[in-house]
Amino acid sequence: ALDTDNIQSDILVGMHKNTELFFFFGITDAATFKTQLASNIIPLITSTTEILSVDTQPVTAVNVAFSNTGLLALGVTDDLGDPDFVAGQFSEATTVGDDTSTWYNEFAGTNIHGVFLLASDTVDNINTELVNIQSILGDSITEIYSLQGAARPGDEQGHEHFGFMDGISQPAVNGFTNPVYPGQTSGFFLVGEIGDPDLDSRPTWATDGSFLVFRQLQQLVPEFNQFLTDHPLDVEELTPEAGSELLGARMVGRWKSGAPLFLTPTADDPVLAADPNRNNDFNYTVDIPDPGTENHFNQTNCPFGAHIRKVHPRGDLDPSVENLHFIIRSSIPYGPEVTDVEAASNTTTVDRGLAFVAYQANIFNGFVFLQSIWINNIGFPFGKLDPTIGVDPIIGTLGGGPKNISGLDPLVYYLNQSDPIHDVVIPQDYVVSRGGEYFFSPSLSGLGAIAAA
Ligand code: N7H
Repeated sequence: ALDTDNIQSDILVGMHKNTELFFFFGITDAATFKTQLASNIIPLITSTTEILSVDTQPVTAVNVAFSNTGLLALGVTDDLGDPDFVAGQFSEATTVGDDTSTWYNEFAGTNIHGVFLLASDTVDNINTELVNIQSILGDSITEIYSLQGAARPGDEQGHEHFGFMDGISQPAVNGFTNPVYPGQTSGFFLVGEIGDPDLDSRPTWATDGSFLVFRQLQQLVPEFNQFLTDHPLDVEELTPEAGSELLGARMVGRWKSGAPLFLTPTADDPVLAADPNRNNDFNYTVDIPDPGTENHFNQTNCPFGAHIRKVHPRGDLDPSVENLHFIIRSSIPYGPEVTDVEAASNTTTVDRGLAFVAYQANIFNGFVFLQSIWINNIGFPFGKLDPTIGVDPIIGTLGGGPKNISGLDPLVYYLNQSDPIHDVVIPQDYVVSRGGEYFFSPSLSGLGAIAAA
């Protein structure tokens, strides 16, 4: 079994709180920082065990992670065995499909040494803990950037800013939680544990840490909504509103409630969405609704390139290949609700989106692979009737320009085999990367080793 007392809370189970601050810092005085880390910061770090029980949950949960330049600033020169981590996200921006002209300056380069993740029920609690941490660390750090995340209000709680329920499909963690629900997968996310692809090349202190990929992904919500409104799918008996709803759902692969298109392709089913025994119980190789229709090769129920199919192709590939590329997501929305003025003008004026967090044991196999080999690859999933499926309609990019996406229109694609392509053209990106960084989130004992380095 894993030592959950030693593993930071966000990695395996998330922060279990509705607001979260990402505080990015530079280290200006390594000696003081290390002294304070050992004596006053490590005691504040929330472990997995602590977050799991309401009796031990702190008012504000605290995690910390370091970039490669941060570890170097602290005198930690061990090779963690992850070349992408060493390179940093800025130098890989093009590889993952970003145009760095949209990046905030603070992320451009390798100035960020670390990030504190502070999570609580209120922003006031978070600010109190931040003041505490800043007073402990004093001038040994400087703030470079911070991003305040928060769950959306009311009925939208748990939904990201486009309106879709998030956090439905999460792999179980081998050695910690076995898959409990039908269709749930499992994988390896911790460094130095069995299943770690680079088990032999890690320094001992890195055991039970995980690589944290952070991305600030802006979402152009009024523009996205306008696109849906202007292009309702013309499906029999659907009102234009329902046709727009269907287009959005086919882009994602789930309805806004979270119900998977593959199981309920023509209408939302909130009861199915809320049932963990059914909401992941599907596989794209199964011939539904009609046995013999080879759903594997048509996209009647779910487009080949729908967001959730691109990032988790459930049977489109051999499971042993898919398993290598699972990530644990621990993202939270940031920014306010769309204002009336923005909605009326179909134009974003306030920054909002997703503070994207993914954990993996190897950044290439996880985030970089998903982003470059699947999401932004017009040919993926390979071997289908249509060789040019298009990029991921939600987060894929061809440099900001129009994107041809196959199969979004359910009728034309399957019925008219003479025009199997029949793409829907998405004129622009509605998710824009504002930058990010790669971090390593050490175990609590690993933090001790860093402090002593
Ligand atoms: Fe995605 N969205 O609202 O459309 N994502 N995602 N994601 N995503 C998922 O199953 C979304 C992003 C994954 O196992 C759902 O929990 C948005 C990046 C993976 O079936 C929804 C953004 C990457 C899964 C969204 C965004 C991923 C997943 C369904 C950016 C990886 C699990 C809810 C603003 C590089 C797939 C759920 C599975 C699910 C949305 C980003 C990956 C609704 C808006 C950058 C692995």
